[in-house]
Amino acid sequence: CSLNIVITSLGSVGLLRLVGVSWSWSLAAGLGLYLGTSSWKYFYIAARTAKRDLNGLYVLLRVKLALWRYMRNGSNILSIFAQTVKRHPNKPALIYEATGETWTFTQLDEISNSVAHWARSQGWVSGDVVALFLESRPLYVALWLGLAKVGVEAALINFSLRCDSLLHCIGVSGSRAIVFGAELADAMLDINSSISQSMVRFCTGDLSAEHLARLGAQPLEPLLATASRHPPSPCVPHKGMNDRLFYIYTSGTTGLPKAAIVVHSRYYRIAAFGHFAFRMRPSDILYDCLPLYHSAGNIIGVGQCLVHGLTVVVKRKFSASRFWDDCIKYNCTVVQYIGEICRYLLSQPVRPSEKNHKVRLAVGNGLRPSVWEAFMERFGVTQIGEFYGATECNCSIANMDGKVGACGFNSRILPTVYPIRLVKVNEDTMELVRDSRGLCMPCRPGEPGLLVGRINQKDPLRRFDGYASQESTKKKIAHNVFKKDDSAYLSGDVLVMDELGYMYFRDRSGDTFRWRGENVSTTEVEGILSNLLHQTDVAVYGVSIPGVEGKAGMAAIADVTGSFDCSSFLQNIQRVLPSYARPVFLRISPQVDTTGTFKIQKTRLQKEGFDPRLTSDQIYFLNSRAARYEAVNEELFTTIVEGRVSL
Ligand SMILES: *C1O[C@H](CO)[C@@H](O)[C@H](O)[C@H]1NC(C)=O
Ligand SMILES: *[C@@H]1O[C@H](CO)[C@@H](O)[C@H](O)[C@H]1NC(C)=O
Ligand SMILES: *[C@@H]1O[C@H](CO)[C@@H](O)[C@H](O)[C@H]1NC(C)=O
Ligand SMILES: *[C@@H]1O[C@H](CO)[C@@H](O)[C@H](O)[C@H]1NC(C)=O
Ligand SMILES: *[C@@H]1O[C@H](CO)[C@@H](O)[C@H](O)[C@H]1NC(C)=O
Ligand SMILES: *[C@@H]1O[C@H](CO)[C@@H](O)[C@H](O)[C@H]1NC(C)=O
Repeated sequence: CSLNIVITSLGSVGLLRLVGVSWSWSLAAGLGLYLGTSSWKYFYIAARTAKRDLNGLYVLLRVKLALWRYMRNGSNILSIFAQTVKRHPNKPALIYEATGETWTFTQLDEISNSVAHWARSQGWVSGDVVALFLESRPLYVALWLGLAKVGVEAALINFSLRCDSLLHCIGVSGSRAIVFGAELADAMLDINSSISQSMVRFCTGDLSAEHLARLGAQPLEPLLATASRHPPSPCVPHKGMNDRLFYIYTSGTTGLPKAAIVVHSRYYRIAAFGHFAFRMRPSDILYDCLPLYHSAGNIIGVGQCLVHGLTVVVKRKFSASRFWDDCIKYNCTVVQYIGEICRYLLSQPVRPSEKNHKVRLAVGNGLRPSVWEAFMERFGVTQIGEFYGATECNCSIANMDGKVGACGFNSRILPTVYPIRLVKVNEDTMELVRDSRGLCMPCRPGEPGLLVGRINQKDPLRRFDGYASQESTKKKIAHNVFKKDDSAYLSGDVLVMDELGYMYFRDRSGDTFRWRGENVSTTEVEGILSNLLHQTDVAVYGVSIPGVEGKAGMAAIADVTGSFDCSSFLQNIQRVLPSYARPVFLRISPQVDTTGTFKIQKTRLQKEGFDPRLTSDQIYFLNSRAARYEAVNEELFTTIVEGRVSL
């Protein structure tokens, strides 16, 4: 019925245009699927997924419609927050768990006003950047919100960073000033002489005058206390939905963190998707123990307060032993997690409090399928809201119906409504695989592929605002993906979709293999062997032997000097590795791969296995009876393959 409301309110032509493009495409694609596959299968999939897809479509339309209205009348996050304040001025907005301090919506608004006046008095103007380097607390929110009120953009710095990476993040933000927490004074002292003298420093929290002087910093609290609590006079120029709100740093798979731009519409979109996809209620109280320098804590969590008027409990730092007690103390109904948190909670001793809470929903990402159900059962949490999406990515997906293990879905019936796709990729190099026309090749169900999202700068939901650095932006975009001359955002993550369209992180089976009923972790064994061999390059993988269950361990070892000695190697590994983890095969390679792709070539190595005809590298077999490694020639190879040798 709610879908009806949206459909009937689609009357406005602008919105129709907004969703219309995807619609016509989807109908064509849906029909294509219908004609292209056997019809019973189409109807089977449709019947199994129609409810899920309609719900997804409803959430998508609802967010788009709201966003479209806000854009049309020139709203931004600040005016949306002002409306929230007006709705319930005296409701608790933020509660600080460490002190129990509670700020109502009016108080949060007033404190951010004083931040705005203080910022203006510093001479900062629209477009200036100020770095925030402090642990989570309500003032964190008031700071970036207040700065935004006068058009100043905050750079939210990871408070665990130190020295070079900290300097890097402050440097790339181009900040004019930094606000740091007293708890991070030591980290600031480490970099004091390396940051520009012209960078103004403010400290929040208790720090002695002596310390402040050493850091050349001014205490922030007295400045805020004397600033006006009234709204700052309207800032010029006005910020719209497409303007910058703040920067969040994303830790890429390679290199130093990159500053991702968060515009107002992105903040709204992420918060609203979380809200509607997981059916949060205005009366919910959300427990936010994730760091506020990141989008999970600051947008999905705090966004529920600013945009939707929920009370949010801010925890300074996650604590596994206090988690459920906190939830009880503050009557929390929604908690946030990242995968690790669930594991830590499960490893805690059983406490009565863990079932006496009112938590209904846990929202987050990275919950392992192996602990998913154990988590729900043990703690009595009935709904898991697992999602996938990076701060800067336009290819977020969410698991709205609690399918165990999935991080989201895309419709199989109308796949183009939401233009994300899994495309074939060479997992060793992460290069896209292209067909004869130069386009990317979509994956079929069960085939692992790179998640990509089509880029369309006109649609706020599909924008990619990029990173502060142009260079970083370019690397994340590919062209000619769905069709000629289009562009798409590359998520960098490999997922698998099942028959019904549920998406899963690819089973990292390449990282472990089973041998004699035990799980062998390749990275663990690689680490141990590499240590033994003075940090030489080592790649460990499992190879199949016909007729033998599991995979036998094989280690490829770089030996440039030609000094590798099998017998001392065997003596050493008998000391440090359990028998099942000792490599059954060795492959000694005279070259070191200077490009560092030795490990990356595992798939090729795995394919070649222990067949001496496929390589000129020397291969050895661990004869466990004789307790020595023996060179594998064609004869020994045949003996092993025919099962005539004891393993
Ligand atoms: C991802 O971002 C790009 C860049 O703006 C956009 O064109 C594309 O439509 C987005 N995709 C999704 C699924 O949001
Ligand atoms: C803008 O539109 C939103 C959504 O329809 C509405 O709630 C808000 O009051 C409007 N704001 C202004 C300033 O008209
Ligand atoms: C913050 O920094 C720490 C230390 O470098 C790092 O381990 C962590 O992954 C970072 N967090 C995020 C969200 O980038
Ligand atoms: C730290 O930097 C500030 C500003 O450049 C300077 O005034 C102060 O003397 C420095 N402190 C130390 C211990 O070097
Ligand atoms: C939690 O709920 C109970 C009963 O509804 C109420 O008495 C108590 O004051 C609430 N606690 C907080 C911190 O709001
Ligand atoms: C090995 O891994 C599998 C799958 O993850 C798991 O079911 C099994 O219990 C593990 N076995 C051992 C001995 O750890």
